[in-house]
Amino acid sequence: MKALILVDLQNDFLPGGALAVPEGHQVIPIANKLQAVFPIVVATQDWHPANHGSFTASHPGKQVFEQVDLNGLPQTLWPVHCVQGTWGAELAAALNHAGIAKIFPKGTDPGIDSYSGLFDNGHRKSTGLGEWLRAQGVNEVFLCGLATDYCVKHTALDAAQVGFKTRLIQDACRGVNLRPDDVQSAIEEMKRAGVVIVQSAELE
Ligand code: VGL
Ligand code: ZN
Repeated sequence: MKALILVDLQNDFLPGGALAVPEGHQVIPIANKLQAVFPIVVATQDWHPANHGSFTASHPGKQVFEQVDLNGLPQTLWPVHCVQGTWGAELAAALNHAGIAKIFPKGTDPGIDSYSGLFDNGHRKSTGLGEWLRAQGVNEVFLCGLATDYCVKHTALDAAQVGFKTRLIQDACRGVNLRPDDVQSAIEEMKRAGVVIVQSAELE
């Protein structure tokens, strides 16, 4: 069975948000259309405590987008975003919420980030998403959302690694591109890991 994973379609990643992904809002109508095609739809939600270690504000003297060591893992520093209970952390209002079977929060531990919807960046703890999908009989996942070069990529790599047939719906994703080639490199990396790239028009 197939499932659609909506990755981090939250206000802070959309234009006007704290960590806006360029053109991020353009994927919302595509995500809404795609939901009709899948028997199961789930969403991930970046859900940080206010003192999260990925926030520049948690590292006095450091600059946004600088790399630091966070408890033994490389960490890019981000503006404060997706703080639990704030508007920025909410799923976009324009996203169809009614069809979402379950929402999986991630990034809740202040000491470690979680780009992937399945595991934290150290692969220390599971969010339960992979196990939940398996329990529903899902063996194939399709990803859309934000951001291609961070949370979408890591969710896809982990899904493929734990054995799901994994598809990236390319036009239903947008990336940050801190470096201009980051989205392209992310797509190449996903392909090398066995992720198949598809377009939304092939699925409708
Ligand atoms: C994300 C950076 C920090 C994402 C989340 O959803 O891609 N990126 N937190
Ligand atoms: Zn985050």
